[in-house]
Amino acid sequence: MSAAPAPELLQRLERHGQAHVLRHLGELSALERARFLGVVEALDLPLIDELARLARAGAQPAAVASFAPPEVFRPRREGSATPRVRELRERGEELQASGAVAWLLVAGGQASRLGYEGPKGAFPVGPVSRRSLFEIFARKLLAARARYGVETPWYVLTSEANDATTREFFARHGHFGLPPDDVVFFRQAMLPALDEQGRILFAARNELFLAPNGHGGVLAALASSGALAHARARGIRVFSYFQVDNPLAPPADPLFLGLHAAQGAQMSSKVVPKRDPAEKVGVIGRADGKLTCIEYSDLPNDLREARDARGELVFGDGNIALHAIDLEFVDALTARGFKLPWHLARKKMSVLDEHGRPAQREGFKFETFVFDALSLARASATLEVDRREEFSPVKNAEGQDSPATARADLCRLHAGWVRAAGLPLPPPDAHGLHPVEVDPCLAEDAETFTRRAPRAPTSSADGHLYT
Ligand code: UD2
Repeated sequence: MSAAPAPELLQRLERHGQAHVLRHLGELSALERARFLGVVEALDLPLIDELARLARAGAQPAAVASFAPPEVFRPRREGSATPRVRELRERGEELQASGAVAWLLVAGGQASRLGYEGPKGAFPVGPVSRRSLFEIFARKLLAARARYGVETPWYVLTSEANDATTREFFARHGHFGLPPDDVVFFRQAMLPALDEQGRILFAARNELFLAPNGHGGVLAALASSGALAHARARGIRVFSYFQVDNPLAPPADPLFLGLHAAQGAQMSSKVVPKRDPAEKVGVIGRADGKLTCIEYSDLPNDLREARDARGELVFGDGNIALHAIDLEFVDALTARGFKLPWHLARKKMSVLDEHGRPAQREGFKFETFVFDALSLARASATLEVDRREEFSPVKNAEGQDSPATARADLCRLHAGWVRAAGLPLPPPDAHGLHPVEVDPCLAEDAETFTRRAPRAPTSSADGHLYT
């Protein structure tokens, strides 16, 4: 294999103003050179031209002339035992029992805020069991497969940065009891970070600064990896989408899936009332008439703080990144070369300067967001759910939305089930929390927990574990 750049490659890079990426080639070993040239060959230079133009313009999100609250189904406020809710739940149960639902997990992110080595899904979040996020989801899936008597496949989005370690983690744990063929890993694309002039940055002499292309990349990756065709062959019609950071996510929720189907929706979302104006979740609303989600960092201050006559946030429908997405919708979008808007993150990055010395430089990362597909959907349903039951993400190492708060929320939720079943709780810890955890294979809510009349929990120094 020749390790020198082909003249054709050099010309192509020159045409796109990126020939500097070959700067350190002479300093690399033959093996490093071959690997590096493989990465350079694979760069999508016309796309990088487009991103470079955005970087030079320091592009901001498109201005929105009007933003209005969305139509939201709120059974929590309107009553959760109504005939409509019962009907929708039945519809969602039928859909799942027909084998038409697959699970879709996005886990390609870099977990930089958590500062955890290894894929985020390997993080041990179970308050008593110390089970990883992946294992908790896997056990929820095992439970749903048993409940509906179907072989629901699980599509797991990874990226170059964590694909091998994620597969290895699943393999090491025997895929948590799932048939390995039913867990389909597929990779999203990586994009180079650019400097303010639009030039590709180096992370090291033998490495360009690459980052995953955002969770919006899941849609194109489903199609290009063959996962979409795999799902179609399995009779899948709807993907239940969730994020790796939220151990409370219930991807088998019959009400949500039933609502999505009943409304003929192509892409649907769950929301919770925002905790406060500053909470770092996007808000769902209608921007210039189109349903969308405005990311927290893009929401103007006056909209963020606006309150209605009852003192509630006008734009308080926080997106918790639980979606139902139709397979045909993904197929139609990807088949006609759709484009999601680019979001630029301007950051100080550890890179190499022009002389190959380590430096901190301002640069841009580029991402697309899956929720930008909402505006492309013919119809969409939005469901308000209870944060205590469905949302407690692990984002930061400490403070809000951290392992400590997620573990506490799991304990609080499960302690409520144990209490409702009239069973004793372990004594509270120093924070007043009862350290108790319920295995997803045993129960998914208070009602099923009580119905299954569990045996005594396994008790350890960490607390009570019901299995
Ligand atoms: C996301 C939403 C925010 C809110 C919040 C709820 C964005 C931009 N913001 O905030 O509005 O809904 O979640 O928790 O989404 N991921 C990939 N590939 C990527 C980037 C991310 O798979 O290239 C995955 C990542 O592994 C994680 C999820 O997407 O599962 C969220 O990523 P994040 O932590 O960057 O999103 P965050 O916290 O800014």
